Amino acid sequence: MTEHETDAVTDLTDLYAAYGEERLPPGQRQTDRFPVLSKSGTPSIDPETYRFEVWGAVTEELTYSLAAFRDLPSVTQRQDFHCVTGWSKFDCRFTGVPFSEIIDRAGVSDDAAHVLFHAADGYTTNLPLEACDREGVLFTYGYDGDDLPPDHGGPIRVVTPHKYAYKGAKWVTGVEFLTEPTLGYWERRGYSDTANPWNEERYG
Ligand SMILES: Nc1nc2c(c(=O)[nH]1)N[C@H]1C(S)=C(S)[C@@H](COP(=O)(O)O)O[C@H]1N2
Ligand SMILES: [Mo]
Repeated sequence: MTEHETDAVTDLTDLYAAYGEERLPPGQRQTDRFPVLSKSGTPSIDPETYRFEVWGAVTEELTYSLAAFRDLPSVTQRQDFHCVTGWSKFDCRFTGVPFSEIIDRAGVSDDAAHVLFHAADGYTTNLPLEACDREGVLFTYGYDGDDLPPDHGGPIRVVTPHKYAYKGAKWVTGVEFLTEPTLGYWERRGYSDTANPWNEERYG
């Protein structure tokens, strides 16, 4: 158990029912492993100097140290994880801060409609604000009762169980709120902007 993990685990593995018949999205195969997929390896992050920043179309720009971020209200959820390359891992137990918590604290502007996540390895990924402001989108720092391992995006990563996993930035360092849409790292290189696994939205 991490010190912040509560006993209550919310089960989100029935989320698929809003999108399709089957829990396993079409064209995916289930794995019990948790493979690592990174564009350029695991960056080294000093937990003492790490900062999580929120900026753009907000009332209040925010900066958190890792310790301060881990003191925010958190939840633990059981979620499935779908990689666009074809594997899915069921029943991941993630602990973290809900996206909605950050929206509340930053006071997102009325005209903010898009989000760009920034990461320590130069990765970015974009989503509409409405696709982020929902249960299941977490800034995750705990996995299966332990700290999220560095290879999987520790100290903090985003998880997006309703989207292919490239929408979840590992080593997230910031969230930028935008009034106009933009494309992230893989979205600019041909992966789908919308990334719904049950519609097999793999390529743009
Ligand atoms: N910062 C960052 N986040 C990232 C990536 C990356 O290269 N850099 N890869 C994405 C891709 S393509 C996938 S499938 C998942 C993989 O997460 P995992 O390595 O924990 O399985 O992270 C996503 N988030
Ligand atoms: Mo991926």
